Amino acid sequence: MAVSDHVDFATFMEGVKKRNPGQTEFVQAVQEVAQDIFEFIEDKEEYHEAQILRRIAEPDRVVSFRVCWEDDNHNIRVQRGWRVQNNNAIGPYKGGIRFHPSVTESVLKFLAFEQTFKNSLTGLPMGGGKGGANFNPKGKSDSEVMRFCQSFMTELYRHIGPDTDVPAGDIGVGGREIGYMFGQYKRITNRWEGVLTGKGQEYGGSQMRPEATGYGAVYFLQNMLKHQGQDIEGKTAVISGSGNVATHAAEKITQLGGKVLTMSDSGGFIHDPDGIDQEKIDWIKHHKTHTRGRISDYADHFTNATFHEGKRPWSVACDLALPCATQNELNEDEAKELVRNGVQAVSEGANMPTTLEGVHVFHDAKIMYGPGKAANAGGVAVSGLEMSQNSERISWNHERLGQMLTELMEGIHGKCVEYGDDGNGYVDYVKGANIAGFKKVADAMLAFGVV
Ligand code: NDP
Ligand code: 2IT
Repeated sequence: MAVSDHVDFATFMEGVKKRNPGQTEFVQAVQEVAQDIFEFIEDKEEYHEAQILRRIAEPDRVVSFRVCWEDDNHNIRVQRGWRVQNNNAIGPYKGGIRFHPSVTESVLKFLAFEQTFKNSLTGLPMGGGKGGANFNPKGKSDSEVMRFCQSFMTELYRHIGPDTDVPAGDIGVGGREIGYMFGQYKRITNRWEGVLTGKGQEYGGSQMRPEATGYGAVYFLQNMLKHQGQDIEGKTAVISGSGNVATHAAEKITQLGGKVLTMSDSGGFIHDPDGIDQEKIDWIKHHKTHTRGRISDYADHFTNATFHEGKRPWSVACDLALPCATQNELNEDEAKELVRNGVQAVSEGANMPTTLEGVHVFHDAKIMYGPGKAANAGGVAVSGLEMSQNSERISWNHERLGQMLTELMEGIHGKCVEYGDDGNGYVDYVKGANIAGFKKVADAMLAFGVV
């Protein structure tokens, strides 16, 4: 029998920092998971012996490549693209593609690591991956975006496939970009297969995928509230972001009788004390995805609304908070302000939007806090259903998918409670999600031996 390398948490984290210099987002994500896992595996020698956590925190591979394209003025532009394939123990690598100037290897490694646990929590057979490029789609023409997507796929296609790795959308990648990338994959390979999810409905997309992440984050919130004998009806909500996740979260909150007070983008936030109802949400959706305008324009359009330049919405008093924009967009001071103003529950539509210090504030105040890897898993879960539909050459309708999404989110909530209930009426959803997500992947890895 091997002599087990039983390092403690601090030594483990020292190693992670040393092996990933300057990759702060990745180290942050590993730390958040590792503190719970160390406690869970304390008396489980087999996980230590097989170095399971160390192995999950080392991506299977990171592919980095040049993406060269020509802009409308015939300038040659060079971007960097990546695909991080973190772990495929329980299914093909699966996770979105992000186009944003802030994309780095560290950001994609953190997202691929988180995705591994998230996908496991869904109960569907999907491993964890993430990809992207430091390309800024803002202000680019459709033709420029198309040329970029085609160039990106011209390299990416050799690393993906319906049983290998199935990308989807994320920040800066929506229906338009998925269409251009799918078209290029099909053109290169001469194969129509479910290699991407989030596709258009005409060509194999799931009817529920556009709504799934935002709706799912609200269903998760609804489950947390129900667990405490409460519901969304009559509660106020502060939401950040104004993209796919944020607008659909706003839509579901509104449908369930809540009142949405804010939305934001990288320029600032709008506060509408009258509430952002369905008509206003439809205006935002159109404005962001078709006109490709800024959220500040909302305040010129709807009376009583105000725009707060360069600010985030967390100072607005509310019952519910849903960060749905990006990582580290809610810090310790902002978490304290939310708690002071009486927030009851936080459900993360975005990935790792709350800093580690902010998370501690919510825990110390015993706020219901649903971390992204559980709360926003509805998106990838419906992606998993899209993969099944493509393999079976079938299509489920909106109603059926809505029911399946509701059940999937209920199941994820249940797993978090199973591993996160402290026995005194408080559920540590971070711990629950981390342990439940880890266990399935770890047990699969044990079955494979040393690979
Ligand atoms: P979109 O591109 O549709 O929207 C992103 C929104 O966030 C925009 O309003 C954007 O503002 C804002 N934003 C992006 N970067 C920043 C920043 N650095 N500072 C402030 N605001 C910012 O992306 P999604 O809605 O798809 O993704 C939002 C979050 O949800 C991300 O964390 C993503 O990883 C996560 N997520 C997405 C899923 C999906 O299915 N799409 C699934 C699960 C999680 P602006 O227009 O100014 O850039
Ligand atoms: O972060 C995420 O879960 C996503 N961007 C969606 C991934 C997917 O494969 O649908």
